[in-house]
Formats: sequence, structure tokens, C-alpha cells
Amino acid sequence: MRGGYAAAGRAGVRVSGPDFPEPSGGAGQSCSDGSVPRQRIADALAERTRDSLARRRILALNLMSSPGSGKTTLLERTLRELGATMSISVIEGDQETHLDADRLRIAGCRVVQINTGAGGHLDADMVDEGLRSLQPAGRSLVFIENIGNLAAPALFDLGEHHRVLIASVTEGEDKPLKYPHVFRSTDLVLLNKTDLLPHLDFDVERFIAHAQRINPRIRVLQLSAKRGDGLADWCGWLRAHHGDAASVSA
Ligand SMILES: Nc1nc2c(ncn2[C@@H]2O[C@H](COP(=O)(O)OP(=O)(O)OP(=O)(O)O)[C@@H](O)[C@H]2O)c(=O)[nH]1
Ligand SMILES: [Mg+2]
Repeated sequence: MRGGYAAAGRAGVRVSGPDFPEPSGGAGQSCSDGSVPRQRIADALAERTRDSLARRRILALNLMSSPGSGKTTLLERTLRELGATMSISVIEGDQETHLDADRLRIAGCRVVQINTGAGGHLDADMVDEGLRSLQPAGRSLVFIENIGNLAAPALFDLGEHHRVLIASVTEGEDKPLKYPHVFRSTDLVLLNKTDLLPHLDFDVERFIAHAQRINPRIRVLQLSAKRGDGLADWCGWLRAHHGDAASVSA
């Protein structure tokens, strides 16, 4: 169900993490193939990644949102809640900088940084490269923090098992209607920054109605990654899905 769209060029993409030195700039790969064969190759790679992770009982989640909705804050908080009982690692996507990867390392997490340069999304190739560097443990949880962007990331299958969309109450209730592709492709929406609701005229019920109009199967959990409200529901969702992944027969 995921992907099926032409991949963008990878000029300027850099990967750095446990097995990679700091980027010296522009170690990108370039593809000169036409977009249709490249798309098929990317979809096949994403499928292989998903299967290979599932065989090792690893659950992979693709976190998507607008810039600044709270992906990294949520990861820091999740590490605090679950890090003692679950092995968690992160593939961190950003156009530039190691800022988020540094935050997550401080939180005690194994993390590999992928810088996409001008690219506005991760793709299956980058995630495959990231996983080879990260070497996540069997039965672990791998988060993929995608580039902050509600458009392009929806179109690329990374080999994840579920997509989780973080929307924040500062973005307005109309986002499901304006960016339907990402809401349609998502299993779960986390409505973040609810601690700010008293200062805004954001209508939560209206947002949920819009999201369900676009995707009737969508589930919306409200939380504040900063304050911790709603964290129990999110961690419950993670435990349940991680448990399912861990108990799948080979
Ligand atoms: N009030 C409030 N602020 C939050 C919450 N979650 C995150 N923030 C703030 O929102 C800003 C962006 O948070 P990040 O976690 O860096 O967001 P992000 O989605 O990872 O951002 P990019 O990686 O740049 O796309 C920071 O100033 C956070 O402190 C929340 O629940 N409530
Ligand atoms: Mg971030």
C-alpha cells in the first residue's frame, strides 16, 4: 500500500552514524535511470526491508509531521518512558545538521543521522543504508524520523511497518483536508502540544472529524510530548504493536 512514486534525486545525501565518519560534504549517490524502473527498485527494496525486519521481530515506525510538530521531543520522551524495557534506535532524517541526532544520543539512544541536502523526504535506499549502519537488535523498536514536511514523505515507502503522523494544535484543524495523502497513508495520528490548547482556538473535535473524513480507519491520540499528557496511551500503542511484531511466527 505504501510508496509507488518516483524517487527524487539523491545528490547531496549524507549518512553518518555509528559506522560512518562525520560527513566531509557531498558523498551523495546519483541515479541517471528513468523514474519508472527506479520506482520499482525502491518499492522492492522497501518490501525486502519490511520482511527482513519482521523476520527479526523488529518493529519499524515512520514518524512524519510538519517541521517542528514535536517528533524529536516525542522520541526523547518515549526513550525516557520505554528505554529501560525496550531496545530502541533511531534513523534520524534532516536536510542539514546533527542537532536532533545529538539530542537523541544525549537521551541514551543509538542513532544514525541521514542528511538529505535539498531532499524533502527519506527514501528506501537511505533507510536501508541507515539500518546497515545501525544494526538494530532483534525484537527491538526502530523509529525513523522523517524530514519535517507533510507532502513528499507520504509518497515514499521506507520499509516501515506503520506510519505515525504527529500533528500539533498550533497547525490548525484544516491540515487533514489540505494534506490528505499523508493522513490517508497513516495508521495513527498523535495530536501534540495539547498543553497549548487554552491559548488557542483549535477545535480538537473538528480536527478529528476532518482526519476521519479523509481516513475512516485513522486513530487519533491526544498528547503533550513536553508535559507528558497522553503518554500512557502512546506507550500502550507501542507496546501492543511491538508485542505483535515480536510474536509473529517465522
Ligand atoms: N508546548 C509544547 N511544545 C512542544 C511540545 N512538543 C514539542 N514542543 C516544542 O516544539 C518545538 C519543536 O520540537 P521538535 O521536537 O524539535 O520538533 P520536530 O518535529 O522534531 O522538528 P523538526 O525535526 O525540525 O521537523 C520545540 O521548541 C519543542 O520544545 C509540546 O507537547 N508542547
Ligand atoms: Mg526533529
